[in-house]
Amino acid sequence: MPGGVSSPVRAFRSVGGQPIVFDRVKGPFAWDVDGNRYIDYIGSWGPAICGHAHPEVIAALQEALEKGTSFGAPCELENQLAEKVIEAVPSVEMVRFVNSGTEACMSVLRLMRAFTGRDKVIKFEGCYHGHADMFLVKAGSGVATLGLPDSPGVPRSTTANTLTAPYNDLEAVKQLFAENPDAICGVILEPVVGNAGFITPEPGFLEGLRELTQEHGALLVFDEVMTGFRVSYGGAQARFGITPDLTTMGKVIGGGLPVGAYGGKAEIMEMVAPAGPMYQAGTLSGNPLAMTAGIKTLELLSQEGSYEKLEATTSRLIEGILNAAKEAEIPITGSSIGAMFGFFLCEGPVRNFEEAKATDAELFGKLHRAMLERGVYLAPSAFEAGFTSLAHSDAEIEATLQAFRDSFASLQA
Ligand code: KE4
Repeated sequence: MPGGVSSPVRAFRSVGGQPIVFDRVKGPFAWDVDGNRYIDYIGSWGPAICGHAHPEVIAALQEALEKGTSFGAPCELENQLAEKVIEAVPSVEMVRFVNSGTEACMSVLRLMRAFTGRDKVIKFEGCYHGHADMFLVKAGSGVATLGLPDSPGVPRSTTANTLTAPYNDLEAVKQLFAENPDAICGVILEPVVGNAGFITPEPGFLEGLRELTQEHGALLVFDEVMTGFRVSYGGAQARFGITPDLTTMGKVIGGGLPVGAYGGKAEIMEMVAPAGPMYQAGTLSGNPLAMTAGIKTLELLSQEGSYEKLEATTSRLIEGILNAAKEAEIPITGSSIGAMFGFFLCEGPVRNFEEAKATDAELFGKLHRAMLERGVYLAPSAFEAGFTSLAHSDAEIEATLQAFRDSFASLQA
């Protein structure tokens, strides 16, 4: 397998050392093949928000297994999960399930273009919308640029219509619209960035994008693959009170099994085949096992107090991390929203990807290794976010903060 992994970030290339091979996970913990236990702050990159292998999710899957693993035909579980998503997420009146966030984002871009008849799209430097060609764009310098392929194999023709702007920079977006009149189908963004490290929207940024897209007859799309059901039950759009036209989802709604989704206004979604002419399909889309895990996960999350607990756990964690670094006189800036957190090892503030690059990635690599040795598993990259779960109790948070204090001290030496 290239690099020995099924997804590049797992290979520890940016933090050094060899990746940890997991054997099993449960609650807030992961065990490697040598029996070492870690407090896990990746949670499978988001899905394990109720804790790994939650007994009620496992039991529901065991029951569903008896009825088969995949039908290739409609099943009522799809409608049950669809109803939960529609009820929870303000922008979603209609939803289509796919098998990954990448599939959700590539499909939503096709829909944006089909609905508006326009080809250009605006994304932000540092935001990640899966690995479909159109989104693998080198962030340009200056206010914005036509995309240049980041990866070999991505033809320039594919990214020629992908425009980029710095995150939190409304003026740059205004300029793009001015330079490309009636040619931009929409703006897609992570409403809270988790793929350039953790970057939050500045006051007025999301509102400004909502107004700008409306003004130019373009669509506003929130990529909530990571923030969906994590920063609140209704996602970032519910938390910030800004309703996009379309939303992509993944991770949490699959409860650990492969599920992605895109949804939004019925008027737009009606274009998706077979209701409309825009084609998109998938053999395993809506399969009963993945739907079962998603339904049970959302049931658990919708229980009274879930998000208050997640918020309290996560803000206690990040405050402790910031204090630990300051005690060790190590420059740090960071924050959290809901069950998502992140920090950069630099003075800050970090408002966009350019400023994120000021983080001391080498020092982060040393911190990552020191924390692993103390039984804490952080994302193996300075440009990722951290994820907590309902299973992270005070004991795990305190143990984690002690490991940070000891690790920061060891870095100072
Ligand atoms: P997947 O195709 O990996 O399911 O989803 C792509 C995607 C789309 N949009 C956002 C906002 C995302 O965060 C992701 C996937 N996130 C990464 C973590 N940075 C997945 C981990 C990985 O690539 O292995």
